[in-house]
Amino acid sequence: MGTIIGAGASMLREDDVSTNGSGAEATAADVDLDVVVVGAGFAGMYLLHRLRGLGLSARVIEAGADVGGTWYWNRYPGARCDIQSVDYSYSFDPELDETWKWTEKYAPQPEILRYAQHVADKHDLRRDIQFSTRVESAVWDESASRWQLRTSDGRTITSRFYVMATGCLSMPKEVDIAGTDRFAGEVYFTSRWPHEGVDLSGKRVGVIGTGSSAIQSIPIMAAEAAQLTVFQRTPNFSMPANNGPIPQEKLDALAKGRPQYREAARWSGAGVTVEISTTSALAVSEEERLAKYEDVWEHGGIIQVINSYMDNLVNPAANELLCEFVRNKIRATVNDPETAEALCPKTFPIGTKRLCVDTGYYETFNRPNVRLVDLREHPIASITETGVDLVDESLEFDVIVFATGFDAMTGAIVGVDITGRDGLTLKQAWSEGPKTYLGLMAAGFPNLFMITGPGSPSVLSNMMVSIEQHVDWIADCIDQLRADGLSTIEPTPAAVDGWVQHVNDYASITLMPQANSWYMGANVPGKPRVFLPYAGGVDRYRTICNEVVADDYLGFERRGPDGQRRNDGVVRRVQPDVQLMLEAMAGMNLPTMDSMSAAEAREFSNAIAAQRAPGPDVGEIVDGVLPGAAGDLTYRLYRPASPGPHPIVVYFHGGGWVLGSHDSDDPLCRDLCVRSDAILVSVDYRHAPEARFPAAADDAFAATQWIAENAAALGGIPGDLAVAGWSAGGNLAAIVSQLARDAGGPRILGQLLLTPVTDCDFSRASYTENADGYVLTTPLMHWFWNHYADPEDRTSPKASPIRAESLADLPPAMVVTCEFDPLRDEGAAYAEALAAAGVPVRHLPCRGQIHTSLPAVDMLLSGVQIRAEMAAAIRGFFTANVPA
Ligand code: NA7
Repeated sequence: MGTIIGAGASMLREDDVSTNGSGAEATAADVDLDVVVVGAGFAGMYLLHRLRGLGLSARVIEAGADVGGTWYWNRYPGARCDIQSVDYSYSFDPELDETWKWTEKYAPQPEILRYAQHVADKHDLRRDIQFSTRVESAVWDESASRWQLRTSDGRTITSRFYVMATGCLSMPKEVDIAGTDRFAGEVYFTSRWPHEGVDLSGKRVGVIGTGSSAIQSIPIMAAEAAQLTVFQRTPNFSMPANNGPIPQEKLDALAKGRPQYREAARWSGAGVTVEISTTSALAVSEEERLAKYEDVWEHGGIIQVINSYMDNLVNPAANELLCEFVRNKIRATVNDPETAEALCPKTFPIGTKRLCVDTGYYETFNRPNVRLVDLREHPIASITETGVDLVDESLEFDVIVFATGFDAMTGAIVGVDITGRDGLTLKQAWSEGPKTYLGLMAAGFPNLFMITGPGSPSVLSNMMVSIEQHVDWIADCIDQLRADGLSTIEPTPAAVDGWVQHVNDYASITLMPQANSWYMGANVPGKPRVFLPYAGGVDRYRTICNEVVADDYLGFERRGPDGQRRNDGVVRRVQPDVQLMLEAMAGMNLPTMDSMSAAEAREFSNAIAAQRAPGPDVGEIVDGVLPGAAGDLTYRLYRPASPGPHPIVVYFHGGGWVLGSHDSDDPLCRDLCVRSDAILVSVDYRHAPEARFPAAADDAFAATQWIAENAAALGGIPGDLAVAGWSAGGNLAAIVSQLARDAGGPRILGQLLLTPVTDCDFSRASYTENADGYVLTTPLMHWFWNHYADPEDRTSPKASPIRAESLADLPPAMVVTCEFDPLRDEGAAYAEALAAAGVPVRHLPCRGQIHTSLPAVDMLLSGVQIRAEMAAAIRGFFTANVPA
């Protein structure tokens, strides 16, 4: 077989090529191409350029009459970008960068459109763009391995590859207000503003919506109209553009070296180089915080404001401080206090809907001809022939402007009837929300690519940077397929599921899902509520995309005449916040503990512990001593704030029997105390190598006996006793449960075993799979065991509780295991063995977590739910015991 896709020579037939420069004309004959691209916005234009450079035949189908995409359609008065223009521009053509001069910091729509037209001219793009045409359907032809497209001019095109470069905010949302068709006056949509402009002078104008489009256009419309009424359902946060000449610091940064400036943007979180704070908003004085806010408000943009403190988008308390700063700006600007208050957003965290950028928006409400109608107080009953009927008032208008937004991110993609393999439509495949791999492709839809599709950073980034990255990835992918003699590429279902999970995992460690935003699909009635973009950042995302390629297209199946290459797998399985922590630790180049002496390792782990978040406040903390098996042991008691007495949990800390003390798991103990409303008594025990096996086990049991006997004195409920422990402490909790059973007391009502050591056998798979890279390593486990117990002692149930003769009649258990933990499989095996022995047990496997994740209270948000379940288990140990 020869080359499958046009190698070098284009597969486009000569007679299909229009050279008149005014758009490609479809010929009467059907056309066969290497690639069809839908949309001649910035994405489609650059892709066409790249494809041509590869010698591929390509055609762009565009509904508009010219290039520009969203900047072709969105012509409402005041339309501007909200990212500075020197950043919101192509980087692929350095000559373009040198010759095009932006007139302003945030260029207006006509200038951005002129830029798009200039690029089209410079690269002679229009001859391969078919304007004023829509793709109406696209069907995958499995036998030919090609897409069959039907266009609005009644023609068919076949192509090897099909790319949706349709933009994220291009499909206007259908207006969902009763009576919309009745209005007899002029009706306009900000998203489809007439090219010839609109004369509003002397007219009574109603604007519905207060999103970015409305916020940009309202000041201009208000200056022209006789009366302007703004119908607001949800107020938005907006900051001043402070528009004007390009700021000097930008010019300075560019002068230092544009290629470096562009490269830095590619490897930044949002596709724009800004300073990213590493400080919590809660960690600084109010004075310092307000000064910082003022600075970014005056001199920054939306990305600087959102990044002013590291926890703005993850911590509700930090976010609220910024919200209130912006609300105070609104209150200081709008004269009428009632209107000001109505304009203050209070129902969602700032940044969870795109922060708007305006020029005089709030000031507009001080004009005598402008009125704000708060639809939460006065809902619209219906639009009428003459205006808008609120439930309590009728308003008359000459013009109604709908600034009601878009069916974002998915609307334009599923808007084209796309049918993949086995007759599956994309609409069906995405009925519960979009399912993509990397936001680039979907399973069952071979050779269909999306640019800035759902599941990619897209709208959370500088679109230009994200567009260029996707275009380059897709062009390189097609080129590689050609080089490898392959004809199709498609993600595997497992890769897609894994990516969808990762996108959700990222969103859920932020406040993003809390808003009814178009990011969540929440603005369109009936649309599945799913967080659509990828919140992990442009830099991290680029790394992942590159890794996938370097790993022989991990998660993809590629086919050609010589067979198939399937490299199934999931690209990111570790929880995103855990991954961030691992990356931060890797950057610190920390020494490995198994290369240290016990004393050095203790010093090292204490130093690390000193830097962690402290955990929540509890009612009371009492330090004391109790008798161990061979001398006194220190303990720390955590008492809930609620009135006692409380049940008691005896807690054993982690540290491989070598490290730690009664207060080394302090944040976790506080957290469990608060969540479970039980007393936790964290007991120290003798450590190895000074005191080897079975010292720790003997101390743990002696301490438990003493606490049971002294429960009342400690403020506990006598008889309400459970044990818990993490890692080696989980080992001790399991052993204490067995010793208590065998000794006939004390009675233990439950055991919470958090990633416990249960066996000395290193042959289980998790020791190999997670040997290194997840903090607790297999060599470190060897080091712990070597310090603690001689080989002949290790098989004793007092060291390896899974080896007990019987596990029957042990207390109910919760066993928590983490996916990327060498101890995972022995924890799971213990849970299984307990269940087999008839012990009520709940095994909680924690996806994407590592051995040290769960004690990292207030540092890893992905552990919060798991700790809540652990605390629920503790409560369950005691409530199950309450007589009916
Ligand atoms: P947005 O941001 O989605 O704003 C749409 C606005 O229209 C928003 O205030 C909506 O209120 C309002 N809306 C939508 N439907 C209704 C009905 N039925 N009744 C009353 N009000 C309604 O779209 P934009 O075009 O302004 O901006 C889109 C993006 O473009 C922007 O984020 C920038 O990235 C650029 P709601 O909030 O739903 O209560």
